[in-house]
Amino acid sequence: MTAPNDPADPLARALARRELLRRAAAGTVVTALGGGLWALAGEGLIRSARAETRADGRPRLPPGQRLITSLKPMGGTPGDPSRRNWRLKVHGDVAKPFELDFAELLQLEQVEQRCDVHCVTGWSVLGAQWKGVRIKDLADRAGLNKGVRHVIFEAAAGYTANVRLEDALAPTSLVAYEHDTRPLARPNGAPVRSLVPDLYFWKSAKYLTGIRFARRDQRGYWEERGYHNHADPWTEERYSYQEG
Ligand SMILES: Nc1nc2c(c(=O)[nH]1)N[C@H]1C(S)=C(S)[C@@H](COP(=O)(O)O)O[C@H]1N2
Ligand SMILES: [Mo]
Repeated sequence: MTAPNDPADPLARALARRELLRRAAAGTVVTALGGGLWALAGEGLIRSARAETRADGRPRLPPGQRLITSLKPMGGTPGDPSRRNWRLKVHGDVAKPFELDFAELLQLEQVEQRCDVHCVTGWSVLGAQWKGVRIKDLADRAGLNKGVRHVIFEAAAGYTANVRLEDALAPTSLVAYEHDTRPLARPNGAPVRSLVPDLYFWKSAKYLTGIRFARRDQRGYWEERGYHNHADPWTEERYSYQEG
């Protein structure tokens, strides 16, 4: 179990507290979006998130982002939500490809962390809790062949997202099945999604079915549709036309 970020997370707590006060006082502070209610955070908190510095020296809130208090379901075609039926294929350019079911996933080292996520449409959620297994541990078990540089997340209905190997192997990059102490909700990717918090959130594939390790890169669903191949929120790698 690890908590790379400060588990006390005063900023996320302050945000939640402030939202409660705002809702109670005004009743008009929420905006209806995508069928749910999403509160927009006040300017003061946005300023503190900008002022706060992460352990890696970067600002807590990447440029061009605003805060909301909980994940906004962004759609996509769901797969079978049942944990019992779930299988993950770990394959590609590896020595020992394998398949994992949910019970086997729970046998591996479990990681619980708080981290921030950033959607390219402009919202960020700070300090949410996630539980899962490190992608690094799955890679170690599969045994990457020399020259592997890329990882392709495979999901239900053919959704894919590609990330650089170094981003996938970061200690905060997980195969996640729990969010804010609850089983991952269906709109957020049940039963299991990938989580690469330091890239824009489309790289975190919901309804995960496979992880493929590759020497050669292959653009994923959004990367083929005009979005940036790397997707670093701090340098605002949003669109493919920005690629060097
Ligand atoms: N399988 C799948 N995963 C997906 C998507 C999708 O359409 N299908 N959308 C991506 C995008 S664009 C975002 S912003 C996040 C949204 O996650 P959320 O719906 O849990 O907020 O999931 C990503 N993962
Ligand atoms: Mo997105």
